Amino acid sequence: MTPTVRVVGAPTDYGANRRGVDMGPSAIRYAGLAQELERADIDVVDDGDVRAPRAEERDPEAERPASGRAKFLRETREVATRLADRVAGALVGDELPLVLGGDHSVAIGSVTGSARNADIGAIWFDAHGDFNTPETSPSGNVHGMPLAAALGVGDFGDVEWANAAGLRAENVAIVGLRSVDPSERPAIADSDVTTFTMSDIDEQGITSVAEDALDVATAGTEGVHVSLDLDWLDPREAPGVGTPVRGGATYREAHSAMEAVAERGCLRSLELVEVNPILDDRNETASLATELAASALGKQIL
Ligand code: HAR
Ligand code: MN
Ligand code: MN
Ligand code: MN
Repeated sequence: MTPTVRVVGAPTDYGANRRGVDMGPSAIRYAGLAQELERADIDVVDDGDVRAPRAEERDPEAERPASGRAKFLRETREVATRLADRVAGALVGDELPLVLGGDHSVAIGSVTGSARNADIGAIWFDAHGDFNTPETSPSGNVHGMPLAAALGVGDFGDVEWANAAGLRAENVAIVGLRSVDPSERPAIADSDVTTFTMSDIDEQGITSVAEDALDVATAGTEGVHVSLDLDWLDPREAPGVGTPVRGGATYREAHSAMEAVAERGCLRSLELVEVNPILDDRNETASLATELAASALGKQIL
């Protein structure tokens, strides 16, 4: 039985290089998230959004890391702290938090909240590694850094807020990699994170890769956080994202992976990020996000 799903939006865009991803939560709701889940016999409560500042009203460099660059670090911390409390609160109430981004910097809050009172694993479905640090980032955009931050890699200043207590790199799998910065590569290689590139999916098939990723994330843990960056999918399926990269997962591969997550019965928290409705085609990326959430949460065909 799927627990009651508690939806919380995190409408940020200051962690990304293009505007508009802050409208992701609205677009996903408008695409019919609640109805899609209810049709799948999943109870859902919508908790609204966490408060997120507008880029215009803030100075991107108001808080700086000790070295390197991380734009809107103060804002990232504020929102991560609020979101982590909501996610942890839902879990205390035996509900399953479903976070709607927002750019991927919000994952720092989702993951730290999910890992506050438990040892967890995480699966990162993404074209990108999200393993930059302020030192290695070519852009200073924090949406390229959340996995490193959550794992305590890199200097983000006072890391209490960013470092996920119950998450260890050996329980993290990244699935769908095809765009990693040269400066980001060594940190991934030096970590205990397991990676599955698109080539691995080509060679082994999505079912095998999904099962392997689930093995990594469930080994000795109490549940799994699934972070679904919609740019994991091919831009033909998901055009409404800020940093599209050709050669991504197909519609069917994405569903298959989410179904594998549901079947394993390990899902603890879920997030859908990087949906950018102003770059989208008739809200189809948001609509796809709702479908994939239903699959991950156990929607049955028969
Ligand atoms: N790696 C690049 C950077 O750090 C681009 C990051 C990516 N965008 C995302 N994250 N959507 O997955 O700037
Ligand atoms: Mn990402
Ligand atoms: Mn990405
Ligand atoms: Mn295998």
